[in-house]
Amino acid sequence: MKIDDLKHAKLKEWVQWAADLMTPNEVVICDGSKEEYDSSIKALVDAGLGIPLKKRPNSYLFRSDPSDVARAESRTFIAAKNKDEAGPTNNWIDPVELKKTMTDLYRGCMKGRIMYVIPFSMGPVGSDIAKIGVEITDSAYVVVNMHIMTRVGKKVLDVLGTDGFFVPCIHSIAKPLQPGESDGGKWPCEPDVNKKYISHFPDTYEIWSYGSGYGGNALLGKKCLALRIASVLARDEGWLAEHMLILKLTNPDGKVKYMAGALPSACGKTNLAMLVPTLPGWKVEVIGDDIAWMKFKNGQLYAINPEAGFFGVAPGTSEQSNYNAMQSIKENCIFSNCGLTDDGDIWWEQIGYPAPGKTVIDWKGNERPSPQTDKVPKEGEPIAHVNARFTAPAKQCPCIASEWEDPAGVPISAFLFGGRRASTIPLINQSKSWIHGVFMGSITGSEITAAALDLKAGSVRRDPFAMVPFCGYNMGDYFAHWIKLGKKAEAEGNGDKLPKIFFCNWFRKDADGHFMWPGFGENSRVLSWMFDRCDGKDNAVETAIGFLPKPDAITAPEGVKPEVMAELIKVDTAGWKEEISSIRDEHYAKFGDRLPKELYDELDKIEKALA
Ligand code: GTP
Ligand code: SPV
Ligand code: MN
Repeated sequence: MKIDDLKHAKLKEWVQWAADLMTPNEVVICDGSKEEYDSSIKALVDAGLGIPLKKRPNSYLFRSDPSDVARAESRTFIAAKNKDEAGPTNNWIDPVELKKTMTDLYRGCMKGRIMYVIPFSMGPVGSDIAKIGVEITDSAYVVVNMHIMTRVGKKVLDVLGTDGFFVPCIHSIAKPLQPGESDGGKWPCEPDVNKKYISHFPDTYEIWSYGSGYGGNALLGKKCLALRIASVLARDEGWLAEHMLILKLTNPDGKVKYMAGALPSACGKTNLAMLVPTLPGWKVEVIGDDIAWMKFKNGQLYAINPEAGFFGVAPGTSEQSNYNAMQSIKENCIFSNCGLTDDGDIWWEQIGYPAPGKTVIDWKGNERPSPQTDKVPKEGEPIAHVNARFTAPAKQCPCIASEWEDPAGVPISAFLFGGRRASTIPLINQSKSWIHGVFMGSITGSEITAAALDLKAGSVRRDPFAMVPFCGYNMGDYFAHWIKLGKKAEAEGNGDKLPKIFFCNWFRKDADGHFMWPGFGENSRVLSWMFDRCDGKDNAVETAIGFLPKPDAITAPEGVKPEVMAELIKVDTAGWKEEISSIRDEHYAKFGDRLPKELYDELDKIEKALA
């Protein structure tokens, strides 16, 4: 299919403009077919970028440039009409200035390459919650990843018709080729981080990305469209676009509830969404592992997963920690920045077994002696990059729920927020009201992980709703949007249909720095407590900070001593007092008068109750 075959006049004009600006050798309109996937893979293998894996049918390993291994938050921009609209948590550049800078960068940037035009749907094609995007890119790696992560091709153009709404997304790896030149096995990108741009124009719903080929910087349907631009659409249209997993929980009586959970990047969404319960009789199935789009219908909130695949953190994934993810990645997958064993398989730290053979090739392409254990090395570089990822079709997951593609979505009974906190924050806590739940989401703090490349891993930062890197507008207004939706439901008499709100912390540490809670499958104990709370079961005590489990409401997993269990579910009054003053002085203060007054009221209430 060529540009002239496009029936949507605005799309055709935009594609032609991009081709004239970026001057590729050729323009290809993607049809989403298997042939297209296979030929793109072949081009990547021929260029020395994709390595076929002997042990996994139709699967390939890629190694990116060391400058290009995660999202670049310092180079991510929300170019709203003024700085205040972007808010204190976003980087801002004037949109006119940014477009000028980037237009100059885009000029001729695809020379010697193919310009792919990828029509994609976020959400089941044709669902009334779904949205269409079109990504222009010069990266075949992006094409194959988008094939797995979204729904691509002709069927999308059919829904778009001659005048449908789409989000235009431009992406270039910023590495034109001279005549006769090939990538020759070197990951193409702009290696200077300060020359990368991941830009969003919320007032015109546009995305322009330049210089990075990795993950959320390049697969523009994911964080750029489905969160940053979608959060703006959601604000304007009265729905929610969230960094949330969606899971289906079935109790031993066969009763079902759906829950959505926001945990910051690399804090356990994929693991929670696919967990194998240790509690007998309970079942968890996955609807989505990273993003939820939610709309109210007749007072009930329904969620869809806008994605079609998992772009999951590889290190730490094992048959033990995430059996269902391991089953999902047996074939038809793309691996990025994992180790390569000498028998042609991928390997990473905590995969559950030591690397076979004498040597293994690390994510930088260096041959290394095979580690004798799968532990994270105390010194020296790991074999797999800490933000190494797998791209897997969601339908390959053994615990995918049969309704995961239902265009109507699934009804949400509970929201779960959480973060990585070594102290203070209890294992689980239920809010006393919707507004108290919004307060909980707004104060989320978490130790920084390796999912962003320019932040210091380990230190605690506030990441309200796990959305700080992904909210396309002023987060003070985002809090207000959440409050407004709850108030509207209550005013319409649907308050009891609102999801109950919870806050979890799987990451408490003892004085020796060991996790106090075993996590993973044992988190089912917490999910079952939440399930029963949603049914109004009397298994909680009211405290200053919320409803905590009664002492025996959650039975301790093997190896967790009663005193540790008690510690996990008690109110750490001194810790919370510090927490409250840090929220007031350092966190909320940043938002000035955009911070809804209701949240200060919640803060005051808790402070009083703790005194
Ligand atoms: P993104 O894809 O970046 O949004 O991340 P995510 O929230 O889906 O995180 P993921 O589930 O991939 O988990 C990231 C890391 O947290 C992995 O290294 C896991 O092994 C670890 N992890 C997940 N769940 C738990 C848990 O319950 N306890 C502990 N201690 N670690 C966990
Ligand atoms: C995250 O960082 O939250 C991810 C990975 O899910 S990326 O798609 O790169 O944003
Ligand atoms: Mn994520």
